[in-house]
Amino acid sequence: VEALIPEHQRDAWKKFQAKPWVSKDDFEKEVVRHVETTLARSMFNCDETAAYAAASLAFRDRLITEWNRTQQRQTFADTKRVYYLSLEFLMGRALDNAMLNVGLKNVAKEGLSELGFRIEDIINQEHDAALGNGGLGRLAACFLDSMASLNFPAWGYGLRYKYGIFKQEIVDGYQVEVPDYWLDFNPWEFPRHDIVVDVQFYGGVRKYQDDDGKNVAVWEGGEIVRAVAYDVPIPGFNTPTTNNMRLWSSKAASGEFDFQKFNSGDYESSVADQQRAETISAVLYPNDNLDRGKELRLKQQYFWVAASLYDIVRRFKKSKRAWSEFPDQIAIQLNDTHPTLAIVELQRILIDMEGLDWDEAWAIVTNTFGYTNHTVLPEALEKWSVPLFQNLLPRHLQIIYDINMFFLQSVERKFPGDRDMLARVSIIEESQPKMVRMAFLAIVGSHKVNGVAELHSDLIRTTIFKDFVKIFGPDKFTNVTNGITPRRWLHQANPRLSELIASKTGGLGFLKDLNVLNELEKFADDKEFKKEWAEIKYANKVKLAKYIKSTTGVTVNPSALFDIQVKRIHEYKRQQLNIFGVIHRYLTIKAMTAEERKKLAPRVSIFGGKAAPGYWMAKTIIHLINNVGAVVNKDPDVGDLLKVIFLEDYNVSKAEIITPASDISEHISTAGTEASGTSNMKFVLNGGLIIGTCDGANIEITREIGENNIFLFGNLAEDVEDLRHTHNYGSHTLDPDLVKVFDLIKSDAFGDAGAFGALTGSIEDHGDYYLVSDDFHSYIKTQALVDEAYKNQDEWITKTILSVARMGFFSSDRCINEYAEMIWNVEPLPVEKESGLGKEE
Ligand code: NBY
Repeated sequence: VEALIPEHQRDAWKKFQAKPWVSKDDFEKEVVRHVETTLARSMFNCDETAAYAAASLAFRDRLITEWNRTQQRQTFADTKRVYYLSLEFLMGRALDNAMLNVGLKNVAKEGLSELGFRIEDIINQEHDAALGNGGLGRLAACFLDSMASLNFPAWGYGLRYKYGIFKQEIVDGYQVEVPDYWLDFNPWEFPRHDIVVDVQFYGGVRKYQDDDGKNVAVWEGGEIVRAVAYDVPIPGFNTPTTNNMRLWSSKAASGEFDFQKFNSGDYESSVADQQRAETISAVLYPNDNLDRGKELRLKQQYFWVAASLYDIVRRFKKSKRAWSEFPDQIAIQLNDTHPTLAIVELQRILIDMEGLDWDEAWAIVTNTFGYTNHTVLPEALEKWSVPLFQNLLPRHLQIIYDINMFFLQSVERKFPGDRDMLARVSIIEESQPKMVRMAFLAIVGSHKVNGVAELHSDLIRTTIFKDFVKIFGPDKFTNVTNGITPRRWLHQANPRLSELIASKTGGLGFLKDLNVLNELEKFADDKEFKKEWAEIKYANKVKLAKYIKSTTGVTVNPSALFDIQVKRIHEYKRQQLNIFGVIHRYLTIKAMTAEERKKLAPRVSIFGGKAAPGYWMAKTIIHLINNVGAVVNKDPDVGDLLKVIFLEDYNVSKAEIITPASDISEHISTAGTEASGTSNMKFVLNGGLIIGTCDGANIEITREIGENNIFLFGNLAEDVEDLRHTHNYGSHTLDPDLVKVFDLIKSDAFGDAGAFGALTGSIEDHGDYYLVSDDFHSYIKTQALVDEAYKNQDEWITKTILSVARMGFFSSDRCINEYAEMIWNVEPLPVEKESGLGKEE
């Protein structure tokens, strides 16, 4: 490489090459330099915001050096790369993560302290990067951390939303959405104004035969929007590998203004054009597990996919390899169906732009893509109307029709005369209007399809995709159970627990090989260890209690059992079951004598999560939780025995405070509806037990940690269909305890009952689709078992230690290794550890 540059120049470059700082003094020097030059401030007006900015810039500089080296190393190694396409990356904060991953947090802590700051205050200045809704987006973020930590050559591709998921405020018990403008100061991104892609929309297709008699299609006309790359460094833990996340931002192709229009006096419309272009990457759609079929969303998808593929293909073409080698060099993973258009776009590039034959191109395409499914809920399966498609992406629609034709022909050959099968599996649904079924397109265009937990992967094979298993055979479908990064979700969120584990397992090695946690089993009955373990949990609860006090004004007792349910608000996740259970507890307490009350374990029920802005039932659930809290928290009969808290604006950085503070957390979806869940893993890894249904990854968590260490309840997935049928066509009598809860609500005990009519009505009168009444008794009984178990603190602590010791399987590193081996066929790129990594253990 170096030979490309003349020797005398090379020497000058090498002499002044950036060297990553490692000492406290060098860190301070960098901070002061950034304050005084980059920020043009001085020690007299350096507030916490400025200190955050300078500390981040100091770490950013360090990351850039390794980031450049990593990209060079990966380019010259010329091995296979992974591209993870996700419309969502729920990254949270970057500074704390960067400090820990490069092993210099203590250095920074001391340095900041000498400059007059507390590191926690500085970390808290950072705005979350909240470019995601929930589990799917956070999974993508955990995967980036694991891919870098394991030294895989891997990039994330996404959209640079100007507004992330909205900020939630609670006003009079109601959710109010406030825009999340997060880019006023973001030191972690690098605009690449030289890396742009022009993306076409609308227009029409002209077809003709060229001189060799070959059919040619030209997509012409329409409009162009420019994609500009913004790069974000992704540092691995205790490795120099620093990968790249590339996010695309949209702007008008003609630059700031259309000068022609401007000069001809059409100033307003030239500004309008610019704004229309910028609208594409303006805002993250705030729906989780719901597809609303909006044109702007399809525009976002194509904009992002087209820019990313152009970039990937451009990089491949530099290698001058034959097209047939494309799948040997490139694996592209589709995070749900949102990037499915990438399949069509690559086929279009290969046949329309590069002149390959259909079959040759299609073989390349299908060997390149893998598709991960995250849901079986029918309302979340993406479909796009054919007329909308025809208008926005006319050439892509033609290619989809061709893909479908060849696919259906192959089905017809395999199952001659089975017309029902053809109708069932067609990528085009023959409805009014016709619809493109994106999941089917993703299956047909990929070589592997995976679900995200065993039960979920079984369900997709036996229900929504069962015809495709018959058509393609069972090997195309597989399972990769989700995981979480122990760096953020243990080391960063729960430093004291991480330290204790390190002290007993020989250092921080467990963070890279989570099965090392197994060594904790031998301390499950160790008195000293248990004491320390319990102290850490208590301290984490004190911290959360303070946070609750400062944000809600409610005082909670840190010795009470903390019962937490934080996740997006959704009927299938059944926060309503939880709050009805809380009301039942309230009724029980009210009916108790003073003597009986003394025996009850005090409990704090903590909720958090956002409702999609248009999801009325979810908003009603939030309203009910808040109103119940308002009544219960000031009832003198109840006192400390029960508090009900709704934490506003649940997000990644708040999860880092909340997760380590649970005694029990709730993962209580209707069996068969939660694909995996990942917060269940986070809570257990932090020494909390869980109450849950036999759903998603709860089942595998039970298998790993043992049935004695989890509180399972409720109906099984296999019985759900029959129960629903009985509700609708048989007799449906509600659980008597639930009836009492409804009676209390209807007595206006929690404000005007009219506000909650739709919620109670969905269970009483509209079939109770999510089986709240069916599971209520089992839930209440199991919560009573939790109360009993909690009274025996000694046994409880042993359970939590054993659980943590057995959670190794749920590291996202295990998960990424499975993807690499079963789906991507890629290997890590070894690194020398010569670099200036901190040595913090
Ligand atoms: O993906 C979640 C699943 O519900 C959860 O069980 C799983 O653990 C997690 C990771 O595999 N799905 C999810 O978060 N989905 C979305 O956020 C989402 C967002 C947008 C749309 C659909 C789903 N959409 O159609 O626009």
